[in-house]
Amino acid sequence: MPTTAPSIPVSDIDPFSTEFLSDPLPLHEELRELGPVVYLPRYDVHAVARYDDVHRALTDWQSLQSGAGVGLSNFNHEAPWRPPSLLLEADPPRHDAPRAVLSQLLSPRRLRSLESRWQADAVALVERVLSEGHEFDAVTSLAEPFPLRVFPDAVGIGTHNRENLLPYGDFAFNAFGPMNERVTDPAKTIGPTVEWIAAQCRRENLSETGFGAQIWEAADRGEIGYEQAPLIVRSLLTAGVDTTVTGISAVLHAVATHPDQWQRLRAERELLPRAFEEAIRLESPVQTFFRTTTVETRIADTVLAPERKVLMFLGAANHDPRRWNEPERFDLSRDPSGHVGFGMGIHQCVGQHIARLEAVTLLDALLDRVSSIELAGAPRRHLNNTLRGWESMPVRVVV
Ligand code: Z7Z
Repeated sequence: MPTTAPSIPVSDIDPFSTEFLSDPLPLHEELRELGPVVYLPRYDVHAVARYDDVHRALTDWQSLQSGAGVGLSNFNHEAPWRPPSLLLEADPPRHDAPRAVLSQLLSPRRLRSLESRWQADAVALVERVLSEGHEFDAVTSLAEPFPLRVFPDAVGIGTHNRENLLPYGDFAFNAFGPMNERVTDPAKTIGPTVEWIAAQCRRENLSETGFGAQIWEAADRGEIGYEQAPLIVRSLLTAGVDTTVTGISAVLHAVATHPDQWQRLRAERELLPRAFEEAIRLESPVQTFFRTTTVETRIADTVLAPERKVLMFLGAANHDPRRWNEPERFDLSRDPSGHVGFGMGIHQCVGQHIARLEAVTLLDALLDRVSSIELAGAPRRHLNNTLRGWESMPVRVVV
């Protein structure tokens, strides 16, 4: 008698709809509880939302490739909207040299030289915001201006038109999803921004000392090809701004809604890196991305054919009660390590040390001056097909 494969649960959930993005947690739970693998016929993809399965999928780069794109679109069949990233949208061995260059450049040791300047920038920003009043928008006054100030300086791009960086990233992260209302025709909307980004990546437009120049120097040393250098600079400009704005917003929201945890941070500053990590777990600024099966691939009890897109829910994994106690709580007593908010495996966020340094430096300056912080109105979400961020977050502080 022929055996039949166990049937895969099916869901008509649209993880890129306004409804889902506005309130994902109940739908994450639904996906997790349906089973380890859920088929989403709307996009003809398989979803994975439990911690163990997401973790395993992320580390299995041999069966679950990135080279066919980490969005819904399969680059084997559809042309990408821009030349693929040499890091994100590549597999070993092509992935390895660009990755090695960035991972050395962005290592904690190399970042030490930025610390004192960033501390001074953070203090200056906090002083200026507080001098204007004790109620302000934490997104537009802190979470956006700080990374927009320190990160482009560190890369070494010019000071003109830096405001292009946020819409460019917003577009790129939307473009991992389907062609819905959040994805406009790039030729009609961000076309000029795409050209501006490409110009910033050219050697002659970069300062002599920033990360950008150092990427070109890696090409001088033969570690990467000269044709690769501008694309690696582009990776910094794509993945390094909206993500950190979202991450800093996440930790600001967490402390503004957990006054006891702010008091604990005031008393125990050494918990600051953990506060950032826990906020990344709790909010998962990067909510989802895809892999593509290279061969017949087993996930839990489901066998997927080659060339299938698999959608991994980092946010759902980071709230899986199978792995986390009281996952909805922002809790500085928990050890959040092992969360998948920065991914896992060979593609795990290469910029996470710089993101952490930005967040910790800004919060440290805030802790020096602010004895309490709370929401002063309802925060408003910024919806994006991939990033879970905030448009606005009114806060009130006591100095
Ligand atoms: O290299 C790149 O341009 C790049 C763009 C986006 C690298 C990474 C990301 C990214 C980061 C994608 C987090 C999804 C999640």
